[in-house]
Amino acid sequence: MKMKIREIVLHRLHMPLQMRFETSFGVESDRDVILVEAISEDGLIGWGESVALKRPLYNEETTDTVFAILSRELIPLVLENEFSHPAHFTSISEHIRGNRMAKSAIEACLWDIWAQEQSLPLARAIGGHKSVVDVGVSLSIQPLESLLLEVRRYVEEGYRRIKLKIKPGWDERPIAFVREAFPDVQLMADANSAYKHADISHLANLEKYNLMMIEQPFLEDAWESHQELQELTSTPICLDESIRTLDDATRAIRMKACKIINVKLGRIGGIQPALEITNIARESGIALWCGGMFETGIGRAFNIAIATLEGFTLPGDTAASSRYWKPDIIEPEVMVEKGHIHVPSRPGRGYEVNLEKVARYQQRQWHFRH
Ligand code: OSB
Ligand code: MG
Repeated sequence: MKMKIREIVLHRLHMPLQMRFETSFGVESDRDVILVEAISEDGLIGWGESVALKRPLYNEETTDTVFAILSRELIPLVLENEFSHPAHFTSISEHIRGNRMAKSAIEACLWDIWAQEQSLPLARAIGGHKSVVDVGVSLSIQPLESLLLEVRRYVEEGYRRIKLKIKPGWDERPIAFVREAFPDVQLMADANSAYKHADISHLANLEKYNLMMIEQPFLEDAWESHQELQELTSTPICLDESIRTLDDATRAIRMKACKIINVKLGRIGGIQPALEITNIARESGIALWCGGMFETGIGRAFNIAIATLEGFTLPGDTAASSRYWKPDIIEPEVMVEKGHIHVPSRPGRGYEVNLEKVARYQQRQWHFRH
């Protein structure tokens, strides 16, 4: 059976975050989200979300570039074609270079519809078998006193690991402080590309705090710096921004530039590329986990599905809906109990999109038909 999409609606939402979130690249307090809604000839509805930030501070894409590439390139491509499998989209969109967050947002709709057609939960449709996934939480750069309160709160709620955001001049102090108060907590640090080659020995010295990993210390193409640091320290290096393609993952593994990969569907262009990266990571003994980009419930549904794959052995960044949104736009909202999320068993993405809640945040929508 072939999937044919008869209409696509883009929704642009402004959503205030429940927290002020500071990273090495700046402060986020809201999101400018693009949701993609695709309606098939059979009347099935698939949803996807663009995880691009408003400004190109994490990677080069932005909400505006995603909108432009979706409306000018990817939506016409999807409306003109028929799909026997969502992977077909990956191959026919290969000539559109980069713009992976845009691709991922529309590819998600095809997976959602495809899973519904087969009456399979998305997690099963992509080959995942877990019924629960483990999650941790990513904490903002903030004063030590409030950081400690937040760590305590999430540890007590059962989150499986704590991620601290660090930057040059704000690394050893928060790490030492949290480690002293919580000697046994699973702790890691994420630098979002903020360090330079000259910082290698400083970063290697963080080894004494027994971190699960240091995530993306250097710029995305600083392969040699990551390799040198990984050679020098027993703390695993995890790559986030650096891994944009299967070739990037292959290179990182071959160079021994990391021991762990953070998989984000938007950053790598969707589920199909994620499945390919998962395969080579598993063959090479590289551990995986699913990162986050302050997704709405729609993006979170896909994160949960991908985290059910074998190979995703470490807790992800998919915290509960309520940490980010009041309200979230899905039903039920994502709940975390004892650091677990129960994987939905309904066909497709497994969470209903609440259109009334979408409307509360929506600024504009655009319709595209064949
Ligand atoms: O590097 O993992 C990151 C948020 C936005 C951009 C990049 C990152 C993050 C987070 C927060 O760490 C993850 C989340 O809670 O969704
Ligand atoms: Mg990161």
